Amino acid sequence: MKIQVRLDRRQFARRSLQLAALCLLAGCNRLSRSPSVAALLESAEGLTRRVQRALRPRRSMAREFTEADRSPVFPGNGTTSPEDADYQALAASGFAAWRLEVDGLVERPARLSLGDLRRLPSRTQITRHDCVEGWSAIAKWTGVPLRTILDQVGVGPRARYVVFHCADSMDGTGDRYYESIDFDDALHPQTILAYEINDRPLPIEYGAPLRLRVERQLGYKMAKYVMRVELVETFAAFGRGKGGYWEDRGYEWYAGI
Ligand SMILES: Nc1nc2c(c(=O)[nH]1)N[C@H]1C(S)=C(S)[C@@H](COP(=O)(O)O)O[C@H]1N2
Ligand SMILES: [Mo]
Repeated sequence: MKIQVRLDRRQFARRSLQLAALCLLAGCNRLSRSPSVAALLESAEGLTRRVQRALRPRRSMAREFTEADRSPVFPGNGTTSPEDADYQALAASGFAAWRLEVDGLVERPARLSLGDLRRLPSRTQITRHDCVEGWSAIAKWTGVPLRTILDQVGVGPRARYVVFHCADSMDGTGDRYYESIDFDDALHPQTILAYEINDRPLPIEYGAPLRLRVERQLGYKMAKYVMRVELVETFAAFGRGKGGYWEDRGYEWYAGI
């Protein structure tokens, strides 16, 4: 009985946040900018995160599917073709010169090529992607567990979050997409930096050459076009300080499904 009550509260908190996020997209700016609404959203988010963490043990897995469950079409969403000149130059050479920077609060900063990443142990998973805009699709992803890379660089004692810096500037603003997760998700076995979708190298549409999969959260957490992985103590200094491009515009930071 108690669990039921908690689930209802969790669903309520999540739905009200999703409605608020849709409202933001639809341009209901005045409402979402009022301090009381912002405070309400923040307290609801804290509630959602605490309740989800209490309900689900730290290592709970997102559901995995079979090959036959894969969606015939996987939609591309958000940026599907970055216009940035530096990205286009990398893409033109098949990402030969691309390197993943791994730095910040690490013991041994690294620069990894696609070849380096492909030589590391990989994980393949067939999962469902849920976008806050109301669509879901199932695909097979292959990549390096983020944990493997973190083990290689050595996590510094003060690191609390992992920030993903992306190549794509968002429309007009010049702000590049970014995201962040905590170590509960960063060390989770299903959190991978994927270089393949459905057994082929990631096309540009889906985030070539490398994109994050963080399967227990909504689609906007899954940064595409990842250029740099930075370990930080706080994400207050990035963007508008909320931990991600969409979070800076009102989405919740913890987007648990
Ligand atoms: N760099 C970058 N990452 C991004 C986005 C984006 O616009 N830029 N959009 C996000 C959103 S809202 C979703 S639903 C997924 C879409 O991934 P897909 O194009 O593979 O469907 O990417 C996420 N990651
Ligand atoms: Mo999304």
